[in-house]
Amino acid sequence: MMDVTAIKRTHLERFKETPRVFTSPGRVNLIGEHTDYAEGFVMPAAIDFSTQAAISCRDDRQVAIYSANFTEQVIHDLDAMPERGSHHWSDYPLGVVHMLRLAGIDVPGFSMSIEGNVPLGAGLSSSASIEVAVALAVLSAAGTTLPPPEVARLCQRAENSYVGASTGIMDQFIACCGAEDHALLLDCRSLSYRLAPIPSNISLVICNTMVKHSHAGGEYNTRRAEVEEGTAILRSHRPEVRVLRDATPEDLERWGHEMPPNVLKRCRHIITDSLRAIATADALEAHDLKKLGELLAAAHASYRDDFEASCPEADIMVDLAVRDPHCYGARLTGGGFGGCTVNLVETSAAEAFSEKIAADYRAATGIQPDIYRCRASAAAHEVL
Ligand code: GAF
Repeated sequence: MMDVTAIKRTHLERFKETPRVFTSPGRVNLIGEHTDYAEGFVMPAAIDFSTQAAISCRDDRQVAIYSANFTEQVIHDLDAMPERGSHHWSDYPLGVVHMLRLAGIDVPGFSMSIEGNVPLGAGLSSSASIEVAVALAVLSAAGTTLPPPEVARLCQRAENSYVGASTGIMDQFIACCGAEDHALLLDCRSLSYRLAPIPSNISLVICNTMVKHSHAGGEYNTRRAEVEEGTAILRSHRPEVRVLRDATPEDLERWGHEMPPNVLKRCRHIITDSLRAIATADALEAHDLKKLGELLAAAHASYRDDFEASCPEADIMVDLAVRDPHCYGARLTGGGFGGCTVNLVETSAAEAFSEKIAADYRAATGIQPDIYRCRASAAAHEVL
């Protein structure tokens, strides 16, 4: 976990108040991509990269937010807060404040300092980690709490309606409900979940291709639109298909010919990946590492060929990983179009794996990757 002494000192020096500090993790998704907004299944784990939000109340009605990462401060009057984002880092905390107030929380004036070490634009969910840390901090300043799944929903609304990225619930949910040494199989319809222990002989090695991506706009939203186009075609035949969770592979076989080829492929990815997420939780629990590897391989192929959300660098990283006999499975993780691969590696070989894949990737692409050996971590909480 990040040392919170630095953010406490930063806050004290800048705002002359001793803060309370809240931390929220980034995440890696083991399987189930773009299935969350179709109300399917996902299986992420919280990781030991995080964002800290330090907060103290003020006597006036100002909201002052300092980002130690951007070394920049914004200040707003609570009675004249911006109603939507402006493509600035402060959209994330301000969006959360906006949604808390819409939810009826009486937010007081406050000073906040934020610092995080979740790599930005790497598909490890730096955005949700900021949102959830801010939500817990502001709730504490307001003298109240909300159940973790509600915090997740509220932060998702901030990202959707304020920041302008049409993301699902996965990232905020795992930040709110993750558990140490566990992945979490989430039913994004009911929000019921089960924790699947990650065996101690398996390490989560995350390989950053260094190809940056962003959710706000761009390909992510395009994919969502394509999925909605396909869903509407299925719905015209079966009105009960509200989202792809309601559709089956047989529906696609029957009516897929009415879809443009790209739309059919997007839908096929989502329907099959959701099923793979459930099967992966079963394989993990049964310690069936062969099955686990097969599911991750199928998921990467589907993300690459059907969803077309991979990139040449990620494909190279995955190909290099699966050649290693100590790697049980590898795939591109997160929103796609760059970012990181997740690799399930025999713990005793994780260090050697990391060194070798960094060297091989550099030789193949000319890019020096960042490699992180992560541990599945706890949900967001106050750091006492
Ligand atoms: C991003 C989104 F924020 C998630 O909601 C999810 O859709 C993911 O991409 C893809 O699985 O992280």
